[in-house]
Amino acid sequence: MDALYELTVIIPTYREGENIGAMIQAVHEVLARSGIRGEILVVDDSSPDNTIPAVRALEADFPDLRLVVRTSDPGLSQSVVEGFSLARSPVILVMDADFSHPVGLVPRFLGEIRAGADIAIGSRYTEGGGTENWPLGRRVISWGATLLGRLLFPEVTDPVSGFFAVKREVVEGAPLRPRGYKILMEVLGKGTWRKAVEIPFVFRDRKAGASKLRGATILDYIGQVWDISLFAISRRRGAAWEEFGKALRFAIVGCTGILVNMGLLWLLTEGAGIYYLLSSIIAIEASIINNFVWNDRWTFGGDPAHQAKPFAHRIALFHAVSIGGAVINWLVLFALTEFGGIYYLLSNMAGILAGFIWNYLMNRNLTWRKG
Ligand SMILES: Nc1nc2c(ncn2[C@@H]2O[C@H](COP(=O)(O)OP(=O)(O)O)[C@@H](O)[C@H]2O)c(=O)[nH]1
Ligand SMILES: [Mg+2]
Repeated sequence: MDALYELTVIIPTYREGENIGAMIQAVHEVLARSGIRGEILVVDDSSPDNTIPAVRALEADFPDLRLVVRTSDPGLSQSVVEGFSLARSPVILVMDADFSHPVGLVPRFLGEIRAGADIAIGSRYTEGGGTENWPLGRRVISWGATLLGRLLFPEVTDPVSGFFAVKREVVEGAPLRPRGYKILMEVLGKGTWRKAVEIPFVFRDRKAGASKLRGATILDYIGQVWDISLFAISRRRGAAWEEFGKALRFAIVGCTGILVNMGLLWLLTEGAGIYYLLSSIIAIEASIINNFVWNDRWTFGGDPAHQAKPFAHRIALFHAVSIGGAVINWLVLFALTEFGGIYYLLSNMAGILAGFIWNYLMNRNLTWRKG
């Protein structure tokens, strides 16, 4: 390909007449000051306001500025993906037009990619990041979306950020199915990448105009997470697939723990004649140790980064988490049976599932958290 530029800055716009002119100037200035050969690609969805004339007015002064006006299938993600295909550089950056994403950080994104990252993500949820003046409702929605996304990509603190840079080859040929607002999730789920790094930033209130975030985007997003999960399972590779593998191995180990617990309880009680409640304490501890060893060596053993904590911390945390899981199992059993009128063996299945989710997430993100 023609490496005409080092970097393409994609700015999707809809009704950004009040911002886009100043935005282009600011981006251009930062690129020039940092000596980056960059193009600015504005992808607009036929805004009825002043956006298009405002960009056209600058085209004469900025030869590295391009405007694409889309006329069908409007949408933020669709616009960004169209921008990917039009970019004439090995690195692509995406940012909003409304000054929510600090323009001054653009060179750092390129720097991270040059230093070996496949994806550089502007994060609001890592140390040093944040959001300014967000109402509670918006914070809750964003928090929920982030949490759901982190089930697939636990290493990424802000998988729904709209401020990110990628190597072109990450998205080239990827079967992206753009819809809704969360294009980064699609890139993480369907793109080809190994290393993602995060750059903290504070999301500022838009400078002018109104947000286009709507309720339907929440359903879009849930559908997207589902779609990415199916994709990961069908392809059997990628970050999300590796996470599924860990959860599955963790579940298998959990089943071996049940066998150890039952077997030892029977052996100690029947064979050694120990009082059954005392046998049970030994059997439970043996099953916890069994599970710890298998999870340490097998479930999370493939990647040494999971063993960032010292062995003694890992085994202590695993015990603490297991006790929490048992309490959750017991509480669900109690509540569903007593107040829900559900048959106790069925209640217990719900309890086991709740305990499993707790155990897995806590151990994944605490005991075996990557260093
Ligand atoms: N091309 C295009 N851009 C859009 C669309 N919706 C929003 N944008 C742009 O995407 C960026 C983020 O949108 P915004 O409304 O600020 O969302 P918020 O920051 O999450 O409230 C801005 O640059 C918008 O102009 C759309 O349907 N098409
Ligand atoms: Mg905005």
